[in-house]
Amino acid sequence: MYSQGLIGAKTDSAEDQAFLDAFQKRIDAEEKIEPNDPMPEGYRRTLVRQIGQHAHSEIVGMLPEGNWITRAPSLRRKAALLAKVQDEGGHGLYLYSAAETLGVSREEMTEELLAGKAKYSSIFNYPTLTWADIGAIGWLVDGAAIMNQIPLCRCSYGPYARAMIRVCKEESFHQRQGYEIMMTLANGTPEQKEMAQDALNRWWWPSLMMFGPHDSDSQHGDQSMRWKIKRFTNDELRQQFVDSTVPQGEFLGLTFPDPNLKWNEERGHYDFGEIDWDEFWRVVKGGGPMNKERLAARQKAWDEGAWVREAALAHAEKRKARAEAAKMAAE
Ligand code: FAQ
Repeated sequence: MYSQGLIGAKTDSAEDQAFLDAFQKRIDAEEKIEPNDPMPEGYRRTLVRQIGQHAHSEIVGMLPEGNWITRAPSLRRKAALLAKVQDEGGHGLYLYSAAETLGVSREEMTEELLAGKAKYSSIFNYPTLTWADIGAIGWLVDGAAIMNQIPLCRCSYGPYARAMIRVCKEESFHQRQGYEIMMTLANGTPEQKEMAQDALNRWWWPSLMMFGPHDSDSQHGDQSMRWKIKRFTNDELRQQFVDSTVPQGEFLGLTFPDPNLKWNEERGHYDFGEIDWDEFWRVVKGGGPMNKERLAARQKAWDEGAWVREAALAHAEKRKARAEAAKMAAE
C-alpha cells in the first residue's frame, strides 16, 4: 500500500544503451535537463516521486504549526508564524508546478497521497504539544530541510533546481525564527527553559530521520546520485546537520537526548547514537502518532475544495468559449 505510486509510468519505452549513455553524458557535463528534453523514463519517475513527496511534505507540514497560529504568545510571533505557514503552502505549489512539467497533474498527485500511495516526510506525523515545539520545528526541522535542499538547488532537473532557490531563502528565515523562539525560552524562566529542553528531546531523533534510511538501505540513493538529482547521500547530509546543529544547541544551554553524541577529533565530526529505525519505518508506513489525523485533514480540505475546483474549471471553460466566439465573430 505504501510503495510510492508511479504516476503516468510508461512500461514500453524503448531506451537503448546509446540513448542512456548520451543522457548520462549530459548529466556528467552538468547540463540542466529541461521539461521538453528526452529523458529516461526512470529519471522522470524518480523526479515525480521525489518532487511529489516533497510537495506533499510542504503541504502536510503546514498542519503541525497551523495548530499554534491562534495560540501564539504575541502578535509578533503570530504574524511570523502565519507568514511561515503561508510560505510552506507556497513551496508546495512551486513543487507541484515543477512536478507538473513532468506530465503529472496536481490532482493525480493529491489522489495518490490521499490513497496512501505517495509518501510525505515522516517528521510531520509527530504532534506539536507546546509552543516550544514551534521553536524546535523552525530550528531543527527547517534546519534539516535546508541542509537537504541547498544541494537540490544544483539538481540536474532545471525546474526543481530553480524552485529550490527561493524555497531555501525562505527556509532560512524559518530556521532563524525557530532558533529565536528557542533562544527566548532557553533564556527565560526555569519553566520556559524546561519547555525548550522537552521540545528538543522530542524533536531531535525525528529530525535526524528526515534524511532517510542509512545509505546501505537507501533504495534510490545510488541512482539518484548518478543522475545528480541528489548531490550528497542521506548519511552525508545527516552528519552535516548534526555537525552544524550541536554547537547551536550548546549555545542555548540545552542537552541533546543522545548519550553517544560527542565530538570525534580524528574524524572531524560528531559521533552520534543509532536511530530507532523501527520507529522510522513504522511512521513512514502510516503508524506514527499523527498519520491518520494528517491524512484526514488533507482529505477534508480536498473534499471541501471540490466546489472551488469545479467553479474554476467552469470559469475557464466559459472564458475559452467567449474567446472562441469573439474570434469567430471577428473573422
Ligand atoms: N519520510 O531510497 P531512499 C520540509 C522513503 S520538506 C518519509 O533513501 P530517496 C519543509 C523514500 O521516499 C521535508 N519517507 O529515498 C518544512 C523511499 O520510499 P519510496 C521533505 C521517507 O528519495 C519544514 C524510501 O523511504 N523534504 O521539511 C523518508 O533517495 C518545516 C527509501 O528511501 C524532501 O522531500 C522520510 N523522512 O531519499 C515544511 C526533500 N526518507 O519513494 C514545514 C526532497 C525516505 O521508494 C515545516 N527529498 N523515505 O516509496 C529527498 O531529498 C529524498 O527524497 C529523501 C529520501 C532524502 C527524503
